[in-house]
Amino acid sequence: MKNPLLRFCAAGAVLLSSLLTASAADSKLIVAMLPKSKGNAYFISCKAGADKAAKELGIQLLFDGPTDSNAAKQNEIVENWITLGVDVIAVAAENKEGISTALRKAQKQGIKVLTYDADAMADARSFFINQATPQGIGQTLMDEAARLVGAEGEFAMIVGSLTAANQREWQKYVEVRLKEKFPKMKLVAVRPCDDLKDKAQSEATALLSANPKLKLIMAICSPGVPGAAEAVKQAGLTGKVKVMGLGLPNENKRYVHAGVTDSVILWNTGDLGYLTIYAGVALAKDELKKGAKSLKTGALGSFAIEGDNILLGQPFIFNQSNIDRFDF
Ligand code: RAM
Repeated sequence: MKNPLLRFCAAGAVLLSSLLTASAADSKLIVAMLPKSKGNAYFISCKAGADKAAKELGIQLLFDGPTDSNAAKQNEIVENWITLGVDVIAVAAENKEGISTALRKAQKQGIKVLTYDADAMADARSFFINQATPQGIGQTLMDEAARLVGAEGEFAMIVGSLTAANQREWQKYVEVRLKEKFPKMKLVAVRPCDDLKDKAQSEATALLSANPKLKLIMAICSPGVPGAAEAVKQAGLTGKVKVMGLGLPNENKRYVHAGVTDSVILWNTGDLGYLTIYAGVALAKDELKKGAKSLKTGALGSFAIEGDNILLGQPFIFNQSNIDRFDF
């Protein structure tokens, strides 16, 4: 921990006297973790894994972010953390280019920087904790969509934002797979929902009325899947327009059981948070360096590193047969 002021803040309830005498809490590494939005259940579940890793490693975790997705607010929070002098900043970037200036500034001041979930520019961080390759995610999404509609007909996409690198990459690889494999399917519209369920619902409602031949809605941000499902349900189109995408089991169970949503695809978000903290601490202790081929964690074992990407694993498909076995 670099800044005496932060020592005080981070220790929270520690009395004034603890500023004068070194306490155990004072010497803890501080890892600051920024979600796209702290109200999004996706990031709340990442935090659960991060908390577990922080406890195992004996570090101080600061978790803060915009209430709803807001790129400018993310910049402000990073600037505050630079002023406080945290040891590590780990960011899920709402705007790939937009956040990178602040992250470069942090690096210049000796703060280690990582990204997770959604990347920044490569020179603005040391490593990206990548949930799965964008090719793998795009392919899994498109193949599952094609399976649900017999590889024929119109579909639309709902994305989180147009500035987030993860959303852009996944959309790109969905379209690559579509072009390569499914000539009888047509992507008729792509609408952003700012990672908000209500906005996803109103976008999906508009898509349904503008595209009467629509066979499927694919939402690739987690609040978008229940949002699209609610729209399909309220339009009385359950079963006629399929819903699928990247979402959390808990937010989608009731729609899956009601037959509105067919497939929900995701990775283990708790593990993503856990791995991010292990990587941050290894970086701060100089145990993780450029060129490393793997990273060892506690309970989850080792993870492969490809270039500057630390890879979590493969996406998983949840449906009526298995979704109740998962609680996140
Ligand atoms: C949303 C966010 C996040 C993405 C998930 C699938 O919660 O956009 O970045 O990884 O969906």
